[in-house]
Amino acid sequence: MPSPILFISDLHLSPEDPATTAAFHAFLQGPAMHASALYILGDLFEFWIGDDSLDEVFNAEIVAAIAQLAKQGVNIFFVAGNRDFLPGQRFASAAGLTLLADPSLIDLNGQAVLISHGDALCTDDLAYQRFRRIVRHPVVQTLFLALPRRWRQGQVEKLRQRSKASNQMKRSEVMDVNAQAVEQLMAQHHVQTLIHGHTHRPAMHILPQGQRWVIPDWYQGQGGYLKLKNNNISMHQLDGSPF
Ligand code: LP5
Ligand code: MN
Repeated sequence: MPSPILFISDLHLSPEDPATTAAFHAFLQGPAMHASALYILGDLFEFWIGDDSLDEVFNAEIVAAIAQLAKQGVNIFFVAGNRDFLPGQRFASAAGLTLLADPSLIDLNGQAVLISHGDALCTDDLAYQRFRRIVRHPVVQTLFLALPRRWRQGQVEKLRQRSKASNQMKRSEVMDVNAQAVEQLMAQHHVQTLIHGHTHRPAMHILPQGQRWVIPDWYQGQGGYLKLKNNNISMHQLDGSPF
């Protein structure tokens, strides 16, 4: 019987949430060990301000645990999220994983699946899309990465405050994916299955063109994952029970 393929996203790992960090270590030593591949679809970290983040013990331990799983023969892939969109080759090599573009079309045992973090699909959130265009610009990123880590850390803390304040002003629907953006993306890639995270609204949506799966976020030791086995996708809590 083929081994399952697992999908996780939105763990937002940080020293401030030790229960989720422990849950991630348990996941790597539990369900992930029995998988043939693990897809991490962004926001694994609360934020990643450049690969010198590896110099922090907390991050180094997470990355070493992922590398340990890779050594067991599990293929690991990483699509960046809106919190950790600055991973580089140093991070990828240390974690033993492969960085993928957002979106990426993957072939899972003959089934074409499109994977994405999901933030690019939130097209009604005009303020966020403007912000995204700025911070995804290569020149902005090169300049940012050239500045001292302490300064970058301070800027991200300020950005988090602004983001939190601006999110409180936004209607909830604005922070969800836009149906037309989903339809267009799936049509463009000729897929019937889309898997993404970001919105923290775990669900399986039946669409005219197929299925849209939203991966559960993790918080205070609770979370979940998607499992593809024998061409069937299912959603699970961390103890393996149905989500
Ligand atoms: O993160 P979350 O889920 O709370 O909200 C997101 C969107 N917010 C963000 C911002 C991040 O939270 C900030 C931390 C990112 C770390 C990145 C490190 C490197 C940064 C520098 C790179 C060069 O992603 C939020 C969405 C929400 O998801 C739902 O989709 O609504 O969007 C916002 O809050 C954006 C605001 O609407 C606009 C923010 C104004 C800030 C303007 C500064 C622009 C210049 C920045 C230059 C460095
Ligand atoms: Mn996100």
